[in-house]
Amino acid sequence: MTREECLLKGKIPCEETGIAVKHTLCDICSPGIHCGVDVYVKDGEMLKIEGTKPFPANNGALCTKGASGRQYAYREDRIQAPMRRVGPRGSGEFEPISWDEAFALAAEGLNKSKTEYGAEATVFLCGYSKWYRTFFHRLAYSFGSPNYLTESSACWWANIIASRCVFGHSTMADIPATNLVLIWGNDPFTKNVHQTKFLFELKQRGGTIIVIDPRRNAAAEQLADIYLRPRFGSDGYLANAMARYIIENDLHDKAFIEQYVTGFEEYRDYVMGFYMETAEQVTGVPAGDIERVARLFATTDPSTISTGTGLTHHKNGFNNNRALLSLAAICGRFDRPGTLKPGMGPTTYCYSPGGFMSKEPQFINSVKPKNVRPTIGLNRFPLFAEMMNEGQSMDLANQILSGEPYPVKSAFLAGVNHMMYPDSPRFLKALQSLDFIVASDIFWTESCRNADIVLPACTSYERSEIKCYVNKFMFYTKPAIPPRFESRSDVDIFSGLAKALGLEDELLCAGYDACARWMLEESSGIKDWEAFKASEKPVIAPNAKAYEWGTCLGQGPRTPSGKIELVSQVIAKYADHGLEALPTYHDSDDDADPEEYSFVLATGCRNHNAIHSRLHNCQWPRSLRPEASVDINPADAKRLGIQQGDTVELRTPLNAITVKANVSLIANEGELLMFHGYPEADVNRLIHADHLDPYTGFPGYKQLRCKLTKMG
Ligand SMILES: Nc1nc2c(c(=O)[nH]1)N[C@H]1C(S)=C(S)[C@@H](COP(=O)(O)OP(=O)(O)OC[C@H]3O[C@@H](n4cnc5c(=O)[nH]c(N)nc54)[C@H](O)[C@@H]3O)O[C@H]1N2
Ligand SMILES: Nc1nc2c(c(=O)[nH]1)N[C@H]1C(S)=C(S)[C@@H](COP(=O)(O)OP(=O)(O)OC[C@H]3O[C@@H](n4cnc5c(=O)[nH]c(N)nc54)[C@H](O)[C@@H]3O)O[C@H]1N2
Ligand SMILES: [Mo]
Repeated sequence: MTREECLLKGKIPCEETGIAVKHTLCDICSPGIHCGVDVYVKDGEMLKIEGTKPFPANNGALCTKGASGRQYAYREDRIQAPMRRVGPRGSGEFEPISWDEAFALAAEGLNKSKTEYGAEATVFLCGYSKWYRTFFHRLAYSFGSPNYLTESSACWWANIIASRCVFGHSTMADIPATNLVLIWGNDPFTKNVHQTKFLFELKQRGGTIIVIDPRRNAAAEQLADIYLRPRFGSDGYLANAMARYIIENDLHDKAFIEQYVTGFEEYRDYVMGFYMETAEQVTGVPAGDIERVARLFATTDPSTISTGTGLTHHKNGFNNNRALLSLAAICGRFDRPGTLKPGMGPTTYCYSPGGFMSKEPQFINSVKPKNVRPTIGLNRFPLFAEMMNEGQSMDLANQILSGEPYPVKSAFLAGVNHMMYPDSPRFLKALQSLDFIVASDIFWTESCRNADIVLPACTSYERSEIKCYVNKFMFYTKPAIPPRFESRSDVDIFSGLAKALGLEDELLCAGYDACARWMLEESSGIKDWEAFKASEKPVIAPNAKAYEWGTCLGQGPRTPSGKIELVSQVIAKYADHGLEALPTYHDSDDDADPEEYSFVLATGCRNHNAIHSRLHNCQWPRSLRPEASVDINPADAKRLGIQQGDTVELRTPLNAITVKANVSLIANEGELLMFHGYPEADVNRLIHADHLDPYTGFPGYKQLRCKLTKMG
């Protein structure tokens, strides 16, 4: 081998190989933690990626999802060019067209719908990606439609709404400064590997980690000093029984409650009905363990609770979450180091708090249409409506199919996969019935195949974006490679469409940089925008400030009473919708016959090998779990004569899918676990579209009655 061949084989960046290292971000998962990535590029091609070593968010580490970034960008089913449908809807018959033609046709279809049915009849719906949401939101409003809807109808926002009802603010566990943490319905090893670093540090300094999860996840295996394994959806009972124990044993923080909390008497009287013996029966957790954890939480100071979407993906998930936040409230675990940290400002358009007041809300709301018909889903879910500046997309299919309270006739789907929605075939059917659909995505999906115009978006490796981080720095990324094929950045697509639609929105039409500068330059205090834009590395945001503990309590929590509310005044207004102001507990089992559908199925608890619908087609992550498979406890498998790898059917009263059995202790007896998003086994076919939490409209993804049958 020649020296040059050696260097090339080793992918050594230098003049001789022509390999350069470009710094950017991986945006494949949760936006608060996008990791720094070094991309090794030669002739415009990504050769490999690594985590950026000194990057504060990840310091060189990448998770299985991030490490697959090159395979993600080079997935074979990338949409290569703008496309126009030429065959029947769903046939997949398209022809490539130019961007100009695509914009013109998209604008023509959407404007026609607007002229015939009003702007409200067009829905602007987006999925996972967050970086372009503010721009998309503005596009919807500039067009005149109130119907901006997102995947936040199912993701993390139910947790935030619960926090806001209790504390008036979103909250986050301050693990770096705590002595004890309850990891309650949260899977840090899989979801957010950065949190695990703080958990290992907590362990090293002698702190206590308690995991409360029906699924024996990696945190339960590797970190837990105590592991409680409640039944799915029973956490409200568990938390209220703990509250009773804490109050009866005089372990609550009376001075804190006196000064900052309202509704204590009513709450106390309510939780007195939660007996330890019944708690053991309902939750399956031994009474002694419940008492031990309640005592430890109340007597270890500071202590905190770290939750996740696992808790709120239940028909009773919202109140369960409020029940455990109430525990923190009665123990005074709020707004002090090591407890729950309040979020003060609006989330920035980068979807993470940058430590300064970005002008994102003005950017969106200054063009908010007035005197329009009600936003989709908000009549049905008034609490969600009060807390969110967007529609509840779980009601979208209903409205499309029924035409009530008014018709929806067209859609712009920006990164939407119908497979993420409960009763996904019904959701797709609703989309298919629309007059006109524009869809943008990186990859060909079944949802795209049903659109009229398909627009190719690019990945974070092929475009620029600004990202603000909690640690007060900001990064203006640059494309590591040119956009593949004819793909474009999503925000360029929105600006192009805004122009073609003839919208009177100069700022949006001016494009990404102009809009971002409008929102962020003055608010962040960046003095030289062009230098920031040119910088290869993140910079400090001069106006960013670290949170000063006690500010929130000093100003008074932003609840109607100005106090922490155990009886929520916001919720009390919606008593006629059946919503209860106390964190009441109701069983969240569904209506299926428990004899026939004897298992409880939890769908979508996170797996390392997948992110929603997006990594199933990538070789490395797929190899970690090559087949769509359901986790089943060895005792259940033995009882049913099921071996590892056997083909089994999962059936609910709605539908059935066929998958492989993965016999594993991760699932408790009587419970099954199945990840969502597999093209060949879409578990959301099994979930009824109305299996929703009445408070937030969030789907009960994680608790379904299910029948399991061995096939063949
Ligand atoms: N059964 C079950 N279902 C679930 C869940 C569960 O736990 N169980 N979890 C729910 C949760 S928490 C969430 S957040 C949702 C996620 O639901 P979605 O956000 O809908 O899921 P994704 O498949 O990640 O992305 C949707 C589409 O966006 C495309 N896309 C990705 N990035 C971009 C981009 O930058 N630009 C464009 N234009 N398109 C892009 C993807 O290719 C994909 O086709 O799923 C929900 N669905
Ligand atoms: N690898 C990977 N990472 C991801 C994603 C992905 O698809 N793949 N998706 C991203 C997104 S959009 C989100 S929202 C986050 C979500 O990440 P998490 O918030 O961690 O969500 P889950 O893994 O769904 O659930 C967390 C834990 O809650 C448990 N759980 C479920 N039901 C209950 C219950 O009733 N009670 C209790 N106590 N625990 C319960 C589950 O067993 C699981 O261990 O992950 C993000 N990160
Ligand atoms: Mo999510």
